[in-house]
Amino acid sequence: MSAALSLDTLRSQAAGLNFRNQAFIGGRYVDAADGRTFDCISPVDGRVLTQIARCGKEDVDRAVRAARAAFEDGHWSGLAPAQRKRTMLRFAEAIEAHATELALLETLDMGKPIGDSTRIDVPATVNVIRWYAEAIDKVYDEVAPTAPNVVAMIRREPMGVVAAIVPWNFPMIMAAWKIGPALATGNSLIVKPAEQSSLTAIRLAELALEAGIPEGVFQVVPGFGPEAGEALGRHMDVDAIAFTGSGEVGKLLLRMSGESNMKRVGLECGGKTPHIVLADTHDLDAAATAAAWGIFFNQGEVCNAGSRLLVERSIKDRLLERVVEVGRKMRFGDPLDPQTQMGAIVDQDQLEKVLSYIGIGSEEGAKLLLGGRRARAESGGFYIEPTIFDGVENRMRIAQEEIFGPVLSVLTFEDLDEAVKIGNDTIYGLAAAIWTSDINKAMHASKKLRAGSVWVNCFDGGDITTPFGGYKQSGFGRDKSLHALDKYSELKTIWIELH
Ligand code: TXE
Repeated sequence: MSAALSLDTLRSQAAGLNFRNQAFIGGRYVDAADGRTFDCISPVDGRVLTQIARCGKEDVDRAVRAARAAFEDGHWSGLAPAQRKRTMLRFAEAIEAHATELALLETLDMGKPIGDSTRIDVPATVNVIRWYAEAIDKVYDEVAPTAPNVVAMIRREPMGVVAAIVPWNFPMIMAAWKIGPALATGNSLIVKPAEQSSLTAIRLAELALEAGIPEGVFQVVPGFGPEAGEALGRHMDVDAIAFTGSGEVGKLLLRMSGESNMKRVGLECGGKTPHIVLADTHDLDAAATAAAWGIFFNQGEVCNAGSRLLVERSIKDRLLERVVEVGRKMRFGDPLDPQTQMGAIVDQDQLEKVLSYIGIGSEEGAKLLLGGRRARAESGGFYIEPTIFDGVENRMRIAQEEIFGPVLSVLTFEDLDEAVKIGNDTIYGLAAAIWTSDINKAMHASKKLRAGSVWVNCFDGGDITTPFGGYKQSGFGRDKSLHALDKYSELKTIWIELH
């Protein structure tokens, strides 16, 4: 879809959408066993788009049974990797062929700008599925360097039944980061989308089936965390959970694993990324633009959002002036408008959470430089102005807790050591960024920052070839790259003695 489509055209296409709203189990759409549904509310205007099947334990049991049966029959798990590759490539093509529909669903369902859904979410989803498809028949097993009378093979085998519990900020991409490697390695998969944003996952399941992924290999169980999510977390026949979401639920899933079958758990639980700018930065304008986009992109609903801007005292005023300017000029408003750069907050709860943190920031003594208010309330949707706080101390709650909204906290430091110390002074360790013209400082800081990704003279760089995940309470395990295959496979040693 081209961003050149007008708002009116997009609105009329949106009006013509047919929302799939059921669970997808065993290759077909089904209602929840007890017939319950929940409202799917668009944050764009507060409208109920459709009622979605509200899955519970019985539905999860059905999905796990279907997934296990499909895994055992080997129509997917037993294929040569090159055969799985061909089917997954068709799946990627099917997603690409439905780009307009999927982008609209994503925007209506979670409020991100249509330009982002079109240029980022859909192409990135296609790319992930395609990349794992292309990769899987190039990954070799190993033969260990044992004594000459032994052949020891180290084989990678699928786990079996994998559940992906995903969040609402990048519904399709987060699902794809798990669907790609899980399917490529031969598992059967159950996706539990976030209750705020189920529509694209539900549609993807149908496209997967049409592309030739066998019945039962890919299910979707929409519903609430404590119901469908917990049923997966406690299930005795789920072999692994791949989760992206809050730290609180990440910890619950670990507990559920320990209390059930010790299923493998991979967690990506958010962050409080320090975005560090040193006085010797060669391009202050670029740093300022990155600082603003680092927090306002996707309404700040990004696990690695640069929510703490750490700036060397001597350049603070100059940098901040520019960051505020970029924030002020940000075109925020109707997510269906192709010109929009910042859209709606995902739901009423998240809106209230972000507004409450803005209140806390002011009470803690930080100085509000920009925004700070709800906007466009007359639309019925959930919007917050780009917001910047100066004079933030790292002990303040707005510097320590994940707000997950368009709220930037600005802190100052005197030298690199202090910047690294403040940067690391958080329970999280997902990402960090540093701007400097000195390669020594850049490398020194990159090694000392306790984070899964460190960006130098840029922000949020990376592609599917690099792993993504966190240190500390940002979780463990990695999405993306070949390293993600570890999350979805067992290593088996076959030790053969020659006589
Ligand atoms: O997350 P939850 P929420 C952070 C962010 C945000 C906060 C709350 O700070 O403001 O979390 O968001 C499922 N058993 N992140 O409430 O609840 C849930 O249904 C099993 C950071 O949306 O963690 C959804 O599918 N599953 C983040 C998924 O977990 C449960 C992205 C995430 O929801 C469950 C999202 C339970 N008891 C929020 N309870 C990131 N890392 O990017 C909920 N879920």
